[in-house]
Amino acid sequence: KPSIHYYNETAGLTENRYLNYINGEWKPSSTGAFIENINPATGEVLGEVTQSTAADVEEAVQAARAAQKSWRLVPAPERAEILYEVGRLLKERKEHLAQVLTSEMGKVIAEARGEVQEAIDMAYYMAGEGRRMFGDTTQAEMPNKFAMSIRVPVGVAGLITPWNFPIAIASWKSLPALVTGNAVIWKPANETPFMAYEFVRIYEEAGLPKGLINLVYGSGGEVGEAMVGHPDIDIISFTGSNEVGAVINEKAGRMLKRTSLEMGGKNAITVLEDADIDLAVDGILWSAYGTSGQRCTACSRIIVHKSVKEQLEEKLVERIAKLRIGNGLDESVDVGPVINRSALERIDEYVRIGVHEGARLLCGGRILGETDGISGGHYYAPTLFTDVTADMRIAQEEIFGPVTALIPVKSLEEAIEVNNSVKFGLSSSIFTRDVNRVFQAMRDFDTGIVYVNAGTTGAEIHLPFGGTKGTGNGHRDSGVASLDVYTEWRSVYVDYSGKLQRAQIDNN
Ligand code: UN1
Repeated sequence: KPSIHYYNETAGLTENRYLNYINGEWKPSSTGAFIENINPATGEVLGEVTQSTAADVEEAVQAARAAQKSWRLVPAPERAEILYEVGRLLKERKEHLAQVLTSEMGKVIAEARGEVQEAIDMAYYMAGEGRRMFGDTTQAEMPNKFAMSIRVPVGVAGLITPWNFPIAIASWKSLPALVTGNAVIWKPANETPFMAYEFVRIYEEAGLPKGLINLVYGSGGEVGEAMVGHPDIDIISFTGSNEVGAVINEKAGRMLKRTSLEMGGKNAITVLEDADIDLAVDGILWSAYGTSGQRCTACSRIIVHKSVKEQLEEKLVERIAKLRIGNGLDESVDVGPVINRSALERIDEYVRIGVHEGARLLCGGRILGETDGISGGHYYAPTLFTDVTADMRIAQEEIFGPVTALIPVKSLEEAIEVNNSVKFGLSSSIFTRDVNRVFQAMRDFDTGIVYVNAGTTGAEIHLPFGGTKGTGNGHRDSGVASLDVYTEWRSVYVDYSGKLQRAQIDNN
């Protein structure tokens, strides 16, 4: 059993009870209700988490509003000093954070370390932004007049984040929001409350003034709805399902509130006849079964040239059989559990749908249990379908589990068509040695991220992360593009001519 030490001495919490953080204070929700946090690898109860209410959101908004009034006036390089300290603390606690992450979310420990590293990178990158945050200067139309555009904070940012990347995605949103001068109200997923607690503790220890980050936990929609519907929350940044994203956008749209939405994917790896097949196999295994397929960038389709289809199938089946499945805290495990029982059932339901549609199951396709040496927890066998057609539901809908579908094609042109035939547009990849085809794919794959000779996962934080079509609404997380989510452009004209010069009018 892992020994997990929580940094709770000074916060004065009972060991496994997690509370709201509002205006710099840890406190239970206004109802005092708690829910259990469960380890998906074992089914063990890790602790309990307060269930927040609309009244808690109200309190958080008041605190955020008040704190943002002075925060916006703090020079950005000074705000950034706190982010450097956040980066340092994340780095110092990397191993501890990775252990907590694996315990409550289930991804294998190597990936958990990688995720914490993403947050560290983001902290330092955004801290550097405190000394950039460039605006533009340009020429004015008239003499003795100066023109520029500068970034100003939006105000109060409401962040709603998922369980699959509990600290990386929270870092992609909270760090740019804070460095640009906003205050934050954060609702993490109910499945990963400890990571939220750990991250907020780090902000607190780094010296972030009270009220600038507020943490509320919620399920059943009350908290999320209160955030989206609150007139004093200026922007909602959400990563999660398309269903929830659509509800948020509809409600926010009626209020003319800004939203940044990052949702599903149905990412494909294309393997052409001239590809390095062994390299493609590595890329597919990592992207399809890493994090048990629970990444929005996961490879859930393989588009393969028919001349190398059988070779690819054989190699994949052989390698899938060698994947070690179990508790991600065990360093030798390749694939951990899925998040909970309902996810397991949903994944299995999709597999049934695939079989019913006439796809051929090459391996996996079942819930693992006692006979596989697995007890407790929620495990699904890494699953590979072949002879899938682009229009099947298993080739169109996001499964969010360790299931991928091989679709044979006859040409690059057909591969591009199949790649683009889904409603999502997050990530895609091509394995080929032909530079001409590389550039063609780069131009024609209709996704926000394109990989060449690598899987569909593994985005780096200093590049924009996001997708086209149903994946998002045009905004990007991380990278310099994330500044656009949390700032308004303000255009400023300074006329130093001493007389009234009228734009677009003949002044003579
Ligand atoms: C996600 O699944 O929502 O590119 C984020 C990747 C990771 C982030 C995934 N760096 O796969």
